Amino acid sequence: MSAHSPEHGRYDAIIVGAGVGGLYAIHRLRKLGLSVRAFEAGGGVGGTWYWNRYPGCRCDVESLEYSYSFSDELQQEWRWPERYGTQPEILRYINHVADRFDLRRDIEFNTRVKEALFDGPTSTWTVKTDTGKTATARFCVMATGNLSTPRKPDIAGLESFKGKWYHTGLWPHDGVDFTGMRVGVVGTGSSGVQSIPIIAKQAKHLYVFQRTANFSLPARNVPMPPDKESAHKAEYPARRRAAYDTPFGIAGYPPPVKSALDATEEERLKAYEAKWAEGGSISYLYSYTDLLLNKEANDTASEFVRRKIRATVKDPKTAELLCPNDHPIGTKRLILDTDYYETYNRDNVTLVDIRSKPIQEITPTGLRIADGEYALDAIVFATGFDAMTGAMKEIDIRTDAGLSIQAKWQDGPRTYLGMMIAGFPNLFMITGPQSPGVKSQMILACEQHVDWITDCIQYLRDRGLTCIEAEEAAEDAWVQHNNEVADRTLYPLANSWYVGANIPGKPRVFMPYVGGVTAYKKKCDEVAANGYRGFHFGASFKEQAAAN
Ligand code: NA7
Repeated sequence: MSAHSPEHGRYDAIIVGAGVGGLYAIHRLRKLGLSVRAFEAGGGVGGTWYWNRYPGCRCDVESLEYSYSFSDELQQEWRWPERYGTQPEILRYINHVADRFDLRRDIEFNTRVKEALFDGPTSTWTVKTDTGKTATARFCVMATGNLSTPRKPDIAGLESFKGKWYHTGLWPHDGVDFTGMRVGVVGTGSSGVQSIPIIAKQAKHLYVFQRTANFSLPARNVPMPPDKESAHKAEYPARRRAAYDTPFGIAGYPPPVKSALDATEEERLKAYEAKWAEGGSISYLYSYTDLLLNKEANDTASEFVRRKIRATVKDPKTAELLCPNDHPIGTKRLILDTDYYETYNRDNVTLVDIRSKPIQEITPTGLRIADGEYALDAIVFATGFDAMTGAMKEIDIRTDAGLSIQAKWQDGPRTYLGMMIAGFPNLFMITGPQSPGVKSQMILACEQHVDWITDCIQYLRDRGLTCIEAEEAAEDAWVQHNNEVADRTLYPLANSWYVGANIPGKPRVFMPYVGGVTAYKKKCDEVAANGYRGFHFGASFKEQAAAN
């Protein structure tokens, strides 16, 4: 393979993105002896944790789980101060990982990849960046993230607004002080729900513009109990292994044993109450076996949360508006909050229903809906992302055979195992669509993919092979399997970003794999153990040398 040669930008592997997945890919591929180059649009490492600096931003998976497992020294030495990591803490951790494993020297920051072109005869990818750089490599690894393409809605008049506006996913690095301001937050997904209680404490008045109510559970965040930390750390390797044997890649939650419909009303209330008190989404959804499979079972868990909302929010009209009624609980990303519903009891917070009275325009002084204008000094768009496919489709990914990712994914993503795409040889994705990624513990998902990709490249090298590509038939079968698995659940009932419903015109396709981490990993391991079943290989180095 080629030696590192920065002048000509020739590498063995190009990695797009230096978030959690990209960083680990640098580490593993470098250890394999490959020359690697990562391009990162941000000015630092961290991906989603680099960009999402909005107030209250916090992970919804517990810190002791949401961390790398590849180095026992790392997981033993890092101290997580709280049950759930805040964005600054997680970013500090990712920076520590980058330094500890000397990853920065292979990363070009402030550099966005705009194009990636595959050349068949040489089995290489050439990428072009917005800084005018061209780089070539045999392998291209897309570590571009699932929630990395922020979308603000197309609302007329935004350019005329005299105040300041922000997107939660592109938050200013030096923070925003809303003291004394009239602030509007548009959007009540995780980003809205996490930031609203904090902005409410600063703002003179906060208007929350809600189109759809979401379910949110108390996080019950606490400082990390020292005994919990030491017990967890003592069992870390076993816990990490056990995580692969769970549906969501998170160990430590006893799996449910019975249907919600086999429990009495009294039993159910007791169970839900205990989970509500404990905090956390996995725990709640693990109350019964069928909460994500059976609507009637789910109704019991959904109604419990609606009752909690009604009991918390004093104004009955506001409470009713906050009660989600268009989707079963858990079929959209279940939110964890701190004092979200309580915030609506503050005198300086107003919930505005933009479902019945949609936003008409933004004016120089505020935001107008059907029944009038709300005067605002600042607007926060917590309006989400072009999830799962947005970042890939923003790059002009093409092959010399005339195939483009835009055309290939016109009707929704098609992948084999969420890691490769038929027609795009030597292009790997970390946590791509049709893998469990966003439906699991993301760092575990990234590690599993990077390990698989590293083993795959090792396999090719051992055999002198230069090219691997997913077979069309294997991809078709995988896409079909994904859809069948999703259709057995309640997930498709929700208008979520899992189906692209938040982006007007995006094809409605269920994108994450929801067959569970255990089944997914088993499938990936079997494919590899069987000589990468469902993939075909291109010319060997020897054949290529002979042809030249
Ligand atoms: P989400 O979960 O996609 O939430 C976006 C919110 O913004 C949601 O309430 C949307 O309402 C609302 N939205 C989007 N477009 C509009 C327009 N045009 N008008 C009014 N309201 C709108 O994004 P988040 O950033 O909160 O969270 C993303 C993930 O990050 C989260 O699931 C975690 O995994 C971490 P809608 O529901 O579409 O009616």
